[in-house]
Amino acid sequence: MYSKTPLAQERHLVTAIPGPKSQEALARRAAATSGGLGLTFPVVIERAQGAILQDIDGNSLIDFGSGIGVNNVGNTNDRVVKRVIDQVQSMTHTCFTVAPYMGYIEVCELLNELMPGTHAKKSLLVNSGAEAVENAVKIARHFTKRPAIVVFEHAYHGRTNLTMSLTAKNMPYKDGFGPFAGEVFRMPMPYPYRAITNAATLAEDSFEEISHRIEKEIGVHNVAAILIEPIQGEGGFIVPPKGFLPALADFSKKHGIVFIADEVQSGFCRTGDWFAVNDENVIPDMVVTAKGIAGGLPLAGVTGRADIMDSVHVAGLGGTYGGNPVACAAALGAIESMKEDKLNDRARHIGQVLGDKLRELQGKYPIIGDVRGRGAMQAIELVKAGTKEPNTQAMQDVIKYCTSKGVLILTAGTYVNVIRFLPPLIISDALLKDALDVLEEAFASLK
Ligand code: PLZ
Repeated sequence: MYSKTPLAQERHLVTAIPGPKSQEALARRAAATSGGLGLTFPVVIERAQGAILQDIDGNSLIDFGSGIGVNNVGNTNDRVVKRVIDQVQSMTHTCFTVAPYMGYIEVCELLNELMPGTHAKKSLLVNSGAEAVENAVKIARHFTKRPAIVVFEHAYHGRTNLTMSLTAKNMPYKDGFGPFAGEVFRMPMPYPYRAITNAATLAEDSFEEISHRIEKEIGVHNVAAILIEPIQGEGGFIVPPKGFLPALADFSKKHGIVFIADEVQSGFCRTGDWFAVNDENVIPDMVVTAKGIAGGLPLAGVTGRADIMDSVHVAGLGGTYGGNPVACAAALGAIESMKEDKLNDRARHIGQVLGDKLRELQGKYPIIGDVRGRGAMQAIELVKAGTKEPNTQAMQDVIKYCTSKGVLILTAGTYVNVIRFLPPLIISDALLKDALDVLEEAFASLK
């Protein structure tokens, strides 16, 4: 155990939420930090271990969000902490393009090995998901010498100018932050729950419309990349129908378009596979990773076909901190934990338990319109009973109830009515059950 003292893997409240210390600290937060920052849970966290977050009042809370899908290997995972301590004592920064070090190389070797496909692959490391998406687009444009980027409704790719332009939702991500980047073309996303066409032909119908639009409105020879989240994250865990992603990948291949999978939220064992694209054996030309890759430290990657990744002139890619040695050490520990602790199996097990419970609740509470997801990436979409009208109020009430009982659960969705479950993959069955019991109480408490 490399953390100070073990933190019991139990939910335990010693004050109301938020406690007095959190309240005081939140007043300082309001006074000192930009008003543009959101706040999901009114608790100030001091320590974290496994699937428990402890706040400054001493409350032990269940982490059902993993810092938005980051702490897949559990908070302060031993293998991560040990490597980080060793690294921070040996060397913290050189800038990889000034004087390289092994951690960066080793992380890239692992990424190249884990990415689908047996072809030659190469990687680039940067600091955040948005920076990785930007670099993927930059490289795809350089490789194809084409300008256009195809993205989808409900997509989320980041908050920088280009990635904001790639992101679909206006509030809160884009409103008033324009002008946006050009040559971004948004296509309809097949959203099974809200589809107006026949469910059986949704994949085909969507693909047909998209390929028609690309051919007639953009011109295939102008398209550098098709960029998609294989399961959409912030958009509300929208899982496209089977056949859709393979059709897009084939279309890209046929027309020399770079097919980029944004696996920032869906990657690294979250769905019970290394990547969500593994499910249908889709082989993207490039995969963007971040979040889960480094067990809580900032790191992101772009991995792609070697010919694409090598098409950029020397020194065309880089950045001061990209692939920082401490973040790389964390990634090596996190990937080791995913392999050794068999976290893909754990994610599938969590998916089974979570999915069964959510479907049981759906049977009891008609405001749960849809249960969807894969592995430990599951969500429910809340509606007004008997309709598909979004029910934001119920979502807020459920989250508020769970927070007051010490279970921290995230929301999502274009229509602000989705509750998403992203527990750390090492969560115990007992803690998982406890959190789901609280969720059930929350639904029972609704008027
Ligand atoms: N691509 C698929 O989910 C980040 C955003 C949190 P960064 N999602 C969480 C917030 O409110 O800003 C994300 C993602 C997908 C890209 C990103 C961007 O990753 O590391 O936040 O830049």
